Amino acid sequence: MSWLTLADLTGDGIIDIIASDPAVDNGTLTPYPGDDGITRAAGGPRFDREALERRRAAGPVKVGAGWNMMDVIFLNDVNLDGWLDLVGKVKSTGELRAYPHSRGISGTTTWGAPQLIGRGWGPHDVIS
Ligand SMILES: [Ca+2]
Ligand SMILES: [Ca+2]
Repeated sequence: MSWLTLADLTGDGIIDIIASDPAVDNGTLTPYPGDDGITRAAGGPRFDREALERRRAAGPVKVGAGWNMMDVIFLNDVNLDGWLDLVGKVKSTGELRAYPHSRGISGTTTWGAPQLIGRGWGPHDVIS
């Protein structure tokens, strides 16, 4: 699944872009932390992917792999701790799984172990 969403994944109060890449590692997610303002002081759009990648010395940090198993993914603070958790619907089973945010952006440990939060949602394409 290929998608983009806007959400404050880093917890600094500034909206970030989170982008999927279904062609890498069976589906990766990459957050691109936003800066403040609608446009950058230097001009140009706020979410210029190449500029955001250049700014990060080590390149963008991918937050997990294998997300192609999901046909719906959204971010919501389902455990009400103030950090956005990832909720996905498993394509093959219709299960909803919640991956709690670890309160850090750290590659494969950004999300905690999945918790089953729903069953029988296979027929539904979009949940929000
Ligand atoms: Ca942020
Ligand atoms: Ca949370």
